[in-house]
Amino acid sequence: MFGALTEKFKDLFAGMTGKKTLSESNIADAVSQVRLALLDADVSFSVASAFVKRIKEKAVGEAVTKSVTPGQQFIKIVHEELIALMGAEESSLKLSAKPLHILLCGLQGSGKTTSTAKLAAYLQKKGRKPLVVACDLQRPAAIEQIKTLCATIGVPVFSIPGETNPLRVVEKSLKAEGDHDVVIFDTAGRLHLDEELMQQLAEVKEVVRPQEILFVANSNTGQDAVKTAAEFDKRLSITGTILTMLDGSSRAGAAISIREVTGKPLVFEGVGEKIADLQPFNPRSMADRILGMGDVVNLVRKAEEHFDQKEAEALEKKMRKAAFTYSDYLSQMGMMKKMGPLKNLLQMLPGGMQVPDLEKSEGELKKMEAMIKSMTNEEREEIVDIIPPRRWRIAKGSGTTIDDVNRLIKNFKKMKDLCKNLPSKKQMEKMSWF
Ligand SMILES: Nc1nc2c(ncn2[C@@H]2O[C@H](COP(=O)(O)OP(=O)(O)OP(=O)(O)O)[C@@H](O)[C@H]2O)c(=O)[nH]1
Ligand SMILES: [Mg+2]
Repeated sequence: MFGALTEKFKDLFAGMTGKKTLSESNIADAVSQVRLALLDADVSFSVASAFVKRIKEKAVGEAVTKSVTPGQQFIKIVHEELIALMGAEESSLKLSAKPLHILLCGLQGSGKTTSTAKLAAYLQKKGRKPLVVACDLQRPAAIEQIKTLCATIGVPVFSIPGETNPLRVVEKSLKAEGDHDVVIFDTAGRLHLDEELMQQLAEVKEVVRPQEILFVANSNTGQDAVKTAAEFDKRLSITGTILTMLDGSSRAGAAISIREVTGKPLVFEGVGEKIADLQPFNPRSMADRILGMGDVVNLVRKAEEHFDQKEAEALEKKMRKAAFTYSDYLSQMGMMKKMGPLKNLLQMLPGGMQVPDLEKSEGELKKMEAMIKSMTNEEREEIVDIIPPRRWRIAKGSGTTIDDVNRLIKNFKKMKDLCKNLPSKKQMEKMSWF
């Protein structure tokens, strides 16, 4: 989702290797990159600056613990601060209120009507009995839109056809609540902030006295959404924000800044057009997504599942002595394949280890296996040179081509050369995975 930001962080941590403590000078580069990445993601200048200052204060002087790398240590600090910035804990609606009145407001097209229906469905699943009030009398099709959406989830919509004053709709709806314990008000939007809209919303607020006033922000609009959020908050004193369009957004900026600027929690996130595409906003998972850490955690877990520690250690010993054979090569490739995307991490190691893309071609590994099995013991152990007549025989015996055999031998030799230049164990320990 936040591809650009995630990529930047990865590059950033690749540069931080072999440091024992985080100091002002060794994190300077990383810190300024974080600032740039945040500004790039459309975080406001003041929020980015304050954020960077906090990271610096936290990081400088931190000893890098033995089991983690400086990159990991720094990422941990950035991660924690991102979570704090977005609100630490998942926040929820004041569900104890019955009936709970929720007013949705925001600019045109920000996703108010869709979010109204999504929220109704969400609360219905929680055992509540929602009613939706159609207060958008500006767009002729608005009432139809909310009715169609709510019909799919069996939620009734209160509306007064022909009425032009939203206040009258709201007043009458209050008398028609019946046993509905949640009432959601879908309001009209404008292209820009304007006084008339604000005035109207303030009057609706006065009549309804909602426990929740949720500002609906299109996360694609970045800084504009932040400015608008601040304005709505000033006029209406919002209680929280629903961030929409997060499925298509490459700008984390709105998510990061709105909470900071308004001081009100991010309550829900919209991640698609369907009714079910609404979930409580979770700062931790958002921070994971921003840093791309979910991926790293998954990779590590995957590696643990598939990696045979003993086999790997034995192989490493052989590799260090560059004494491994074609059979070892095969078993190593097999291991790489099982690890799947872990090879991406291996490639990120300083000095980048090139690993063939084995997932793409299941056949590639089978071919390799066939060729190596067609070798004689002496060939496999490199006691004899695999001269061209032998290569032809191997190709024939394994049902492959001479090109395949040549490639296998070339790659094997390359790997061996690489192993001769492998860093020592001590050097390896200092390396960062990021
Ligand atoms: N991809 C995606 N589309 C969304 C999301 N939320 C809303 N939309 C779409 O955005 C468009 C506008 O949504 P509406 O709910 O009509 O927005 P609105 O704020 O009610 O608009 P007005 O009533 O004109 O002010 C619709 O086509 C929705 O389907 C979301 O989270 N992701
Ligand atoms: Mg609408």
